[in-house]
Amino acid sequence: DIRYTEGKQPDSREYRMIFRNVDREGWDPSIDCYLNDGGYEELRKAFGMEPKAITEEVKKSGLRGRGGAGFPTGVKWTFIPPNNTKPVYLICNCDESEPGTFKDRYIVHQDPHQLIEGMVISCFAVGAKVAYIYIREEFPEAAQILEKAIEEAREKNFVGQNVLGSGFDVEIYVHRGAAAYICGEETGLIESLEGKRAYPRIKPPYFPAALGLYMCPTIVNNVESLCHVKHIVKMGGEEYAKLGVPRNTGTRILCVSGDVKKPGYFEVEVGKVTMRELLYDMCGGPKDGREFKAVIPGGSSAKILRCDETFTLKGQGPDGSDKELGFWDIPMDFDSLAACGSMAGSGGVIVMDDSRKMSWVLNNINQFYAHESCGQCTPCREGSTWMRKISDRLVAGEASPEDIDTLESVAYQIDGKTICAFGEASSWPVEAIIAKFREELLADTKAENASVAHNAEAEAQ
Ligand code: L3W
Ligand code: SF4
Repeated sequence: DIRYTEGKQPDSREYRMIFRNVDREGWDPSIDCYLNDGGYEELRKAFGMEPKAITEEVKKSGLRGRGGAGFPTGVKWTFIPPNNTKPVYLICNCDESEPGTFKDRYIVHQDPHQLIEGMVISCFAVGAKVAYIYIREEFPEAAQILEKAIEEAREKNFVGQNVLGSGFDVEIYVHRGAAAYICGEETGLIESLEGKRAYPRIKPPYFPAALGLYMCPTIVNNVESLCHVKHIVKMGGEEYAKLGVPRNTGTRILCVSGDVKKPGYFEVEVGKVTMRELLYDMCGGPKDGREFKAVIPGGSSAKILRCDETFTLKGQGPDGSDKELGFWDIPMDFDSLAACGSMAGSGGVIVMDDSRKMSWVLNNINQFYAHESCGQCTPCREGSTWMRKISDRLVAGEASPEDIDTLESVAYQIDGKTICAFGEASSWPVEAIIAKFREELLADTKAENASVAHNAEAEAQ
């Protein structure tokens, strides 16, 4: 489809802001195209503001990080120590690797200047004179597009010395990643940028905002988050916060993959679209002859939800009573998905229909995490491999029913006992799939297969 209207789309539930130029007819990623469309006007506006006032607007906007954790962006910026005398760095995390997530690459490919403008404004706000775009190694074309765009921006003095006569200097460097998922974990990313192996650091004490790159204050934000900054400067924080729902403001890009008729990316107001509206109205429903079975709502690290589940939300009903919420009525926002035991994560919505066997889904996820563990801490390094080995047996029909209990026990022994969130990312999917599909997994075990074969044989006799 060619979509080009900014804001609410006339024929759909989409609200295009960050993706307003993605797939736009006649649009190209050059600076001329961007400037013809009013590009870099918000940078001029930002230079007329105090840096602290920009941070205040970002705080007022309620913007929450779009990379996975949903941490308030403006609040993160205020964690730079007030009496800091060291250089401050800004890092754009473009290591988009979360399975099911494919949004940042489209921004970079089709609208790189939106990101550069958002970054320069953010650098000005936090006082960073050097910024890095850490880009996934597997995005070679995107890295070239960014390098060209930065050169174009430098020629027009949007980057470099004394930007637009403001007295502010800023350099942006593109750094190709080291081709590992863990390079997207912010402290692993920083280690990698420093030229080392991407071993995540222990947080606390090393929160990057205080001690990041070269042990200097460093703000790490996702591509989409940094693009939002431009729009917050344009609209003002209060106006921006009217988009979406309270505590879950603005728009966000949902990437839908798997068993739907029309997979793709959809920018929506946060919390204004339910699971039903997303999967039926926007994605065309299940494939012919199939029924929806389960959804992972926020990248592979998020806990799976069954499509026939109902959730009890504590104290969210009238007068503080509990509220019952069916799967299809879940609004796609941070708080609602967290209240249902999962998370909005990086916006990757992975859909499974009744043709998918959960042992296969489990094994697919386990293969990924066992391969990507950085190996620094034992529960994750050993546990992710054990989990993969058990689910390898399960898909081969070689697992015993006790293996399911062992698998669950291994997952719980990783969860909460590791250096970085990868431990939870690898164990939560396992915990959730076992909790919600235990019977189906048991049916794939050796004992169950043997008894099915035995019964069939007995019947035949
Ligand atoms: C200073 C404090 N800073 C928190 C900062 C922290 C970080 C942010 C969130 O991400 C998610 C996971 C997956 N002083 C602070 C502080 N901060 N307290 O706030 O921190 P945290 O620890 O909640 O999360 P995290 O470890 O940064 C974990 C997701 O990231 N993930 C995968 C992401 C994939 C993509 C992609 O492909 N595009 O983003 C992997 O784990 O969802 O929930 O900046 O420094 N007291
Ligand atoms: Fe590495 Fe896993 Fe430990 Fe994270 S939890 S530091 S990925 S071994």
